[in-house]
Amino acid sequence: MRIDILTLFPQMFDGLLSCSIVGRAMEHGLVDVKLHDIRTYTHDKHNIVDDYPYGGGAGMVLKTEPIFEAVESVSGELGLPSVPTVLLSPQGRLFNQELARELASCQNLVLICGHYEGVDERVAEHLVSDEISIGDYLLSGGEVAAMVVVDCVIRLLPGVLGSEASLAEESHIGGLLEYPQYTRPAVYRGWTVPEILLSGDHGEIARWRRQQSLLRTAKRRPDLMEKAVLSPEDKRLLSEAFEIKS
Ligand code: 6GU
Repeated sequence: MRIDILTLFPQMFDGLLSCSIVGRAMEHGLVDVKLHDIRTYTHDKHNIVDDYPYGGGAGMVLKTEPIFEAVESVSGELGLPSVPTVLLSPQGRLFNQELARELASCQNLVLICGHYEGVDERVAEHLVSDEISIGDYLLSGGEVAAMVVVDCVIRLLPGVLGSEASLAEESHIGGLLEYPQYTRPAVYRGWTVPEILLSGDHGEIARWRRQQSLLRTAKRRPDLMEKAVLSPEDKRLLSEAFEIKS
């Protein structure tokens, strides 16, 4: 997969792209992320990327021309008439694991990071295929949101994670939160690891973990619980857990 990121601050991505899972995926050639400074697509002496909003109001608006030209330059380089192009903005549809999976299935992806008070609406109307927000809060720019999207997408690409099993068991796959994890030491400052995990009884451990997932999701994320598909055994585990608690 190749991801092209259009931003006013390419250096913000240095950390993400050089470390950990994403850094390794880049090194192994499993993904190619290219950064494009929007400012380099201007033609005027001062490299102006923003201007005052028509109709007045606070702040500046990102101009159409450099953004259109940057996207067209990427699609030209790829030899494609168009590329899936996402504008990161607080007005977009909410990003989630399902959307991450959808984007991970693309061969190419262009991400545009909005900034200042906004981006000229003609970018959203006539250039992009999708507008995405990462949550109901305001960031100072789209870069951090783009990093969230890039991280989520890259870890889903084939060969990026060591074990495919760890993908299947994680939170939000199957709609439940993950069970609690522990590692050595078995006792730390007097706090113990749940005894069942030290028992070696894999059937009982799996049952306990499923129960913990259900309990956590019910308590912390009732919205996810409503959508989850529960087996009769799940319902039994859940009512058993509530009986123990009360
Ligand atoms: Cl994509 N951009 C900005 N500026 N703020 C956000 C966001 C994006 N998603 C949530 N908040």
